[in-house]
Amino acid sequence: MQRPPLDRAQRLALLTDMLLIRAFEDRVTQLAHEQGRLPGMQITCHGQEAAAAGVVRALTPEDVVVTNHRGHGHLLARGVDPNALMAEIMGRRDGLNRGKSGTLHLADPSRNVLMTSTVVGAAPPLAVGAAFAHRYRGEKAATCVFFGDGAAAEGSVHEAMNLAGVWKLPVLFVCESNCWAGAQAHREHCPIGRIADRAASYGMPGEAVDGNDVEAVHEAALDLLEGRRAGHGPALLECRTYRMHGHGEHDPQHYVDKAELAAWAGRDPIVRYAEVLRRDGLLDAVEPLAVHASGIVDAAVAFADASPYPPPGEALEHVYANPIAREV
Ligand SMILES: Cc1ncc(C[n+]2csc(CCOP(=O)(O)OP(=O)(O)O)c2C)c(N)n1
Ligand SMILES: [Mg+2]
Repeated sequence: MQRPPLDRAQRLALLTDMLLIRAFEDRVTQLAHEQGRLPGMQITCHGQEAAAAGVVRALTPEDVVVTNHRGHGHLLARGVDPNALMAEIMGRRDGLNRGKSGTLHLADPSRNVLMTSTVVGAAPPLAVGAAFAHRYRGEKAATCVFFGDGAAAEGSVHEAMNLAGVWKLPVLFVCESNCWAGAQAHREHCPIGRIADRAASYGMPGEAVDGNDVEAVHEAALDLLEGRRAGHGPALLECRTYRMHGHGEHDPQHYVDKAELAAWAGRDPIVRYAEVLRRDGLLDAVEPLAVHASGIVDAAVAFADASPYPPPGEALEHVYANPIAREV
């Protein structure tokens, strides 16, 4: 599709988004290893920032986002307030979801980010429902759903793609193929190399991109989203990338081949893109931008630390749309 090349502001925004995601999650990693700082499991998208920034920056505010357990990057790229996100991850009252969702069930209705389910493969059916709602209401928006290469094997994902294909719903299925599903390598859980090849069987276009090349991801997402909004049904975008940390911060990933990890570290999406922008004369040094990102994260941690835990009396508030009356 012909469109003008990305301008300076758009290109710097892609880099800035990735830097914020990295700085935010570096801090999550650090806090996860400090006793008593973060409740529950912490799952980060280290190494996968280009997929988050490249796809989410291609969305309009009207589009819907459905994410999964590896979702901080998607939310930050969507413009979710880092203070509220950090406070939520810390389980605090001023968190995005009043401290009730924690890291794994994030939602931001004000930015069309639906409730997150961490049941692997649960997000695509939710996205099909959201896209059906767009169609029903005559809206021109698309729904973008992120899921992993492991999730691609779930029956619910096949059913969602099939139904979206049959009903020609405006869904962009984004598979973040990060070579792992927990401690299982891609070849152990998937009989084919490219998940995008499955798209044809649902009657939709499929494209695989270098998921560590933020501009390649962004351009592909822009093209595919245009087709969805134009009524051409769903599409599948596979971002081929690598999970640089363990499944969660508790996982030292002893099972990962060190040479493979080092090879992917050499394709770091942030280092690569900073180099491209430097070469094109758009950036002198990445450090000031990285320092700015860490400042945002410092402020987010301070905000979260200053927020109390939610009082038990609020436990049932804001949980149901039509709360059931409680006996007192
Ligand atoms: C139905 C279900 N099965 C298993 C799990 C446990 N689990 C959580 S994440 C995960 C791996 C998912 O891999 P993938 O879809 O590739 O996403 P990634 O973690 O690599 O981003 C598993 C097995 C779960 N949450 N839900
Ligand atoms: Mg995976």
